[in-house]
Amino acid sequence: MREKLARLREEALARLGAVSGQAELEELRVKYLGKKGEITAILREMGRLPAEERPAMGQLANDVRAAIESGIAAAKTKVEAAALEARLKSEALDVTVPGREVTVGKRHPMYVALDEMKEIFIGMGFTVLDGPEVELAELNFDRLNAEEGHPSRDWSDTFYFDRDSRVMLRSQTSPMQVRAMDSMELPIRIIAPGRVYRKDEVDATHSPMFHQVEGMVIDKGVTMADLKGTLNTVVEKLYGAGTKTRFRPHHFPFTEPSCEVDVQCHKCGGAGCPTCKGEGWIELLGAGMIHPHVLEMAGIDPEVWSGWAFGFGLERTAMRRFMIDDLRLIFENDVRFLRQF
Ligand code: 2NL
Repeated sequence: MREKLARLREEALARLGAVSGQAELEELRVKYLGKKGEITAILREMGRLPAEERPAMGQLANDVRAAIESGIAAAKTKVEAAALEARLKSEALDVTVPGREVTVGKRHPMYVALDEMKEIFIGMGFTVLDGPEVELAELNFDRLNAEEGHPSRDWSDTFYFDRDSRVMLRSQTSPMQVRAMDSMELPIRIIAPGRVYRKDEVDATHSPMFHQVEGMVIDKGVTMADLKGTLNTVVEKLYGAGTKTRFRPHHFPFTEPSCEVDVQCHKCGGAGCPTCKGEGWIELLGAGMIHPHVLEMAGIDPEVWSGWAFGFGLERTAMRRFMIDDLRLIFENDVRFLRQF
């Protein structure tokens, strides 16, 4: 038995010294020290020894167990170090390799201008509305005083979906304002930005699809003075304090009286230059007091309520804001152009 223990110790330590991985190490632990392992088997045999030999043999068996245990601990340290080494090698990171460039997008300049405009109106208590681009001619035209036969309803100007000209791509965002008059509780203060469509040829100032920001206020005792004060404030916030405006009489079917609003040329300050075509002023928007008949058609009593409305061309506003001189640049989305803003 003494010999058996000595052999066991030798064999175990030799195998532990050559162990190659965690799984094999666990296998050896079970083989030698486990409940059904070889040390246990030898200890069981000790019952057959004469009583006087048992203490010495027990001592020896314990020594062998302790030796195997420390052999296992040493092998464990070795195997773990090797595993860590392998992991460090396989996960090595070369910090000198040049990084991959991340390209970050930007907001389109027109939407920068729109966000500024929304911010200004929201600050003055307006609500921003959204609505369909495919509209009923009834809301786009009839409800805005442009009856059957009005030149803007012509097939050469408007994208219709049907032969009897009932459904169309909206030519202005006013139908959203008509919906607002029909459904919202008075007083109302809203703006309606969005895409509009007209059959125009593409050139430096025209596109068959462009963007409008329309808006309206309806309340008791609202006058043209409120219109002027509000729009002057908006223009100063957009283009800087002290920016001058000019209100010219005009005609729209849906407002009476109507006006166009010009802003002092940013290039020459009003003296006249190529940018403003020698005028000193640049046209910015149309506006006016909402026609009493337009209010009536929405079931609003024009004897009690009054209101004003306006319509900006968003491209034109962005072009002036960012000094862009050709409308087509806004829609082509050439990154060399977009990167500049
Ligand atoms: C332009 C300027 C404008 C309006 C739009 C409007 C909407 C309703 C009632 C009355 Cl529901 N007016 N919008 C008013 C004045 C001008 O747009 O150049 N349009 C062709």
